[in-house]
Amino acid sequence: MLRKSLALFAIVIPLVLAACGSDDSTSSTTSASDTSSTESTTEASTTASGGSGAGGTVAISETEFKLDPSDPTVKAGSVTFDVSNDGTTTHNLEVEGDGVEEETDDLDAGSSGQLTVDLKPGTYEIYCSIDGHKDLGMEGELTVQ
Ligand SMILES: [Cu+2]
Repeated sequence: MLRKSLALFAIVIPLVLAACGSDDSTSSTTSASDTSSTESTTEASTTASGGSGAGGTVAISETEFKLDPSDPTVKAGSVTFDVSNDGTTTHNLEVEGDGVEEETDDLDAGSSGQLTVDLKPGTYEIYCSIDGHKDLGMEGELTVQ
């Protein structure tokens, strides 16, 4: 009985140590932990590029009933939408996709507003969320690289 639990102990301890030390990948790492350290390296470099001032500003002019430009492209990171309502009625801009759903305040005709969102690479829907404006044509697709 005692010998059995000691043997179990002898197996468990190296496993725990190996799990804790897998980041420093010693010679005892298996192919499984090699994969995970490769993944964390990739993730770290993505985060670094996202936090190194990437992103940018997208200027969008809104009129009845369109966005100009309607299909902008921007680098991933912190993206600021500089929205000006150049129309004659109230508009706004909503950005939606990949778990993101953010919008500017409602902008009176002639006024402007900003919205800053952290965006990962992919495509996002941009549109005016005011009654029916999206269906009237105030929509587009943002590409984040
Ligand atoms: Cu609108």
